[in-house]
Amino acid sequence: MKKCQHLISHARLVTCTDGPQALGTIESGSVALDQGVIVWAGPTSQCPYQGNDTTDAKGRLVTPALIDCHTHLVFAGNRANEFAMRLAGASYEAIAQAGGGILSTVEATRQASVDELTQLALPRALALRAQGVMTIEIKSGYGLDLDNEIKMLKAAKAVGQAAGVNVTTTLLAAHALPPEYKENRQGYVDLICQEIIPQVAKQGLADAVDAFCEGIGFTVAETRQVFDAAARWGLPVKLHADQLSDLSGAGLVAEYGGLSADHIEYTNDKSIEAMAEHDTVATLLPYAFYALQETKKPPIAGFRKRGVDMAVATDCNPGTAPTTNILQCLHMACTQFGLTVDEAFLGVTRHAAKALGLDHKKGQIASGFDAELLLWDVDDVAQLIYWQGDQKPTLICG
Ligand code: DI6
Ligand code: FE
Repeated sequence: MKKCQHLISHARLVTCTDGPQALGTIESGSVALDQGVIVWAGPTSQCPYQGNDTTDAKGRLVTPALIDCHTHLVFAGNRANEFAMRLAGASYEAIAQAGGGILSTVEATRQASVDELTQLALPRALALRAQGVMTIEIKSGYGLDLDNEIKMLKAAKAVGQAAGVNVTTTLLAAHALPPEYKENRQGYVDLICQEIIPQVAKQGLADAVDAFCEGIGFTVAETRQVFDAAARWGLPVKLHADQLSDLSGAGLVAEYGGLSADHIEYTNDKSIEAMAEHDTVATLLPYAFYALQETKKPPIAGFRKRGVDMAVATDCNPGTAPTTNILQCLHMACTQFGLTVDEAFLGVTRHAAKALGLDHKKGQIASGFDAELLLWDVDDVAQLIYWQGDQKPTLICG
């Protein structure tokens, strides 16, 4: 028998590996963990490992740790007043055009220090971690100038340290036009391309670059400039695409070989084809859809038909997705968008990893992958998803 640090046995092992069966479930499975890596996974009866520590799962579910691949969880202030305004009939776009929305969070975030932002965001990250999320993507985008975008990215990294989770950071300087550039759109796009992206890249503060390509955000031409700058600095791209209208944003980010197109409610067939061609993940954000009381659903049938992988994320932000409940988002992806349970679960494991460019080491239980996994007090993934959102794993490795 070979030796390893920790052996989990007799688990209903949901490996999320890529095979003929969606979730790659092994009915009585073992996982051997050593030095932070999975060294073996397979049927308990064939396991060649003995562990220094052992856990007998007794038939309960073991899954990869969850991944929230789209959040804006570093911010100051809140937007409860806008919730009330929307209930009274104001639209998200009208509130934004009146200087509220994203810009009201920018005002509050600019006034906060790195430490204050970190302390405000920490409970949000810990709430996700308690549900088994071990990797969180966090975007900037409420700073909208060099110093404040850098401040947000530093806070995001500090949150990861403090919460004991992996954080990937995404620069979203092209989220809204800051008030000081109200009369000078191109000036702000130049600032992003010529100063913010280069500085952030030089300091190694971002893993990707994102933009909000929308009527109330940035045009396709402006988004192209941002993506070209990201490419010059070797940073992969993703995009808030086709959320409120169809600008063919998903096709645009696919053309740049982007990691993911996110929201994508209005995405057209041509864009879906481009996503399939460039292997760009479709990231679904059902909580934002719900909170904005949208009615146009993302083209799930089209993604399925062309084999576009779908991820699901919280979009945690103070405006359109005030939530840290990723299991509830899975429930909503099924009830609102019609995903199957298996599709939804792959959306926070294997496909979420792919949306972050981490699919070689996260989101699956397989030899060589990071030893980040969860033991749940249930024996079936459907039990995690049908019951809205308060299940917690009993053991978190990682
Ligand atoms: N779409 C979103 O869902 C978030 N940003 C975006 O472009 C919302 C950000 C906010 O309203 O604060
Ligand atoms: Fe978002």
